[in-house]
Amino acid sequence: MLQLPKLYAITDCQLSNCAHEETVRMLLAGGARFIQLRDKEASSREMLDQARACLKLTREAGATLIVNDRVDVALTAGVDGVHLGQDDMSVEEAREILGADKIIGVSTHSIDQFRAALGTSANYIAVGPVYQTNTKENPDPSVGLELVREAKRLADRPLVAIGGITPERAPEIIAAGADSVAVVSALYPWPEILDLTSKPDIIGSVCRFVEALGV
Ligand code: TZP
Ligand code: MG
Repeated sequence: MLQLPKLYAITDCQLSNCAHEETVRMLLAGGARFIQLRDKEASSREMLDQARACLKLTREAGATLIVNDRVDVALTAGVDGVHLGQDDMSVEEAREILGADKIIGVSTHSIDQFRAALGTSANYIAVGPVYQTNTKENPDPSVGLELVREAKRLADRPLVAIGGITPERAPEIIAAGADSVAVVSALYPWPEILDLTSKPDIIGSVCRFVEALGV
């Protein structure tokens, strides 16, 4: 079975204010070992180039790289897997394309969706948004820790929690049964006072998660 590290880091170029490649470099420097390349705006060309560049970095670090949504990019770039939502290609359709060895993760937003995901070959299942999130457009309603607990009771594979997760909240989410916390915005905290050189402290925020999670 797939072993997931407790921190699942997701890239966001708008929030990081740099290319995915640079973001991944910093996520790795902070200690992240499972990274998802997520970009709802990029062209196929950009996605593919970025996936290849990021894969070089994750390979060197012995880390895992997953692409959000794009099974075509995952296959062509040869990354470690893909993460699918409820409106994407199904897990089995993606499995047919990617084969048995690639990691396929799927997002669920209710216990019924979670049960349905258990009937697929997904390597891990995510539940969320656990808390309110500003990162996703039109997010489903927050599900709270209760869905994490309920999903854990049924889970036969790694469980990922996502949505509004901060270093402060991460321990209670792991205690509720998540094997891993998937994080976007808390990895890219902007300083309150901005100047021309302002950038989010990505390495520092990964370190805060690593410390909070005891990994
Ligand atoms: N799916 C459910 S919540 C979410 C996704 C992709 C976004 C999580 O981002 P953040 O900034 O960690 O709340
Ligand atoms: Mg998707």
